[in-house]
Amino acid sequence: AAADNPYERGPAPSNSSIEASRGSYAVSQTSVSSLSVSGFGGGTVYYPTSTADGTFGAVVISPGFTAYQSSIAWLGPRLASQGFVVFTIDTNTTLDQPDSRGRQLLSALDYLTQSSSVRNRIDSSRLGVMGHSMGGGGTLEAAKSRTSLKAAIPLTGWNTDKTWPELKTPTLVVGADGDTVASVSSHSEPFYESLPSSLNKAYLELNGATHFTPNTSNTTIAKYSISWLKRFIDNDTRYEQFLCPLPRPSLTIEEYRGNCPHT
Ligand code: 9J3
Ligand code: ZN
Repeated sequence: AAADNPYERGPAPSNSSIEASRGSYAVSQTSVSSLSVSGFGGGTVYYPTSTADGTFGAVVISPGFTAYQSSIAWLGPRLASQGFVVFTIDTNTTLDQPDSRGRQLLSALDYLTQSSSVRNRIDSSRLGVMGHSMGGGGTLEAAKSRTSLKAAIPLTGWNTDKTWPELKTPTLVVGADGDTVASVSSHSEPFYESLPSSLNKAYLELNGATHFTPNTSNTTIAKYSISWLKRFIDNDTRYEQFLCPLPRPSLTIEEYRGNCPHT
């Protein structure tokens, strides 16, 4: 880690390093049985194998309505290999609503940092949340109730609550232009616009994408998620170059909104 930022991990990034299918860290994984925990449905922890670089920030990720951790599993090794402990969870039931998913994300963070076999590998002051669909709605709920979180990323999020002025957590809202389940006009766009204007926030609308695009490996989701988590969980300004100036529309980006520079 550099002397000026004790939290930075891994080599200086490039566009190709954040687009790659894996980062610089070899990844191990361990399964957490639903029978051994309470408040959520168990899951899988993905973490850098080596302890040579000290502790890492951590992220918990919730699946969407009717879905399991398998639906977001690709993010586990993809993000962990960049230098995070990543916990993809199952929910208590697949029908749980966003408010419940938000509480489950927080229960999973508490388990991860206080009880799990990898707790000593984690810096418990640097935590984030992500989720797909109702898990994205839960991501916003979790950040609303625990304002100490450092990063939040709802992926094609769904929630009946459209307004999030209470958040203090840097938030990257990811929507999909062809989403007919959680249309961006009714979900991701109002979520983003309702966040405080003073907050570090961004809106990434995927081009040629659907509600279920976050369920398989996606380089655009990965590169901006990695950049957001690095910038705000690790305070790693080496990643600011990928976020500011704002990314321009492209084959994979329908639209990108945000406030730059990040502070
Ligand atoms: O988690 C989701 O995919 C939420 C979208 C949904 O099916 O909402 C209908 C109630
Ligand atoms: Zn609200």
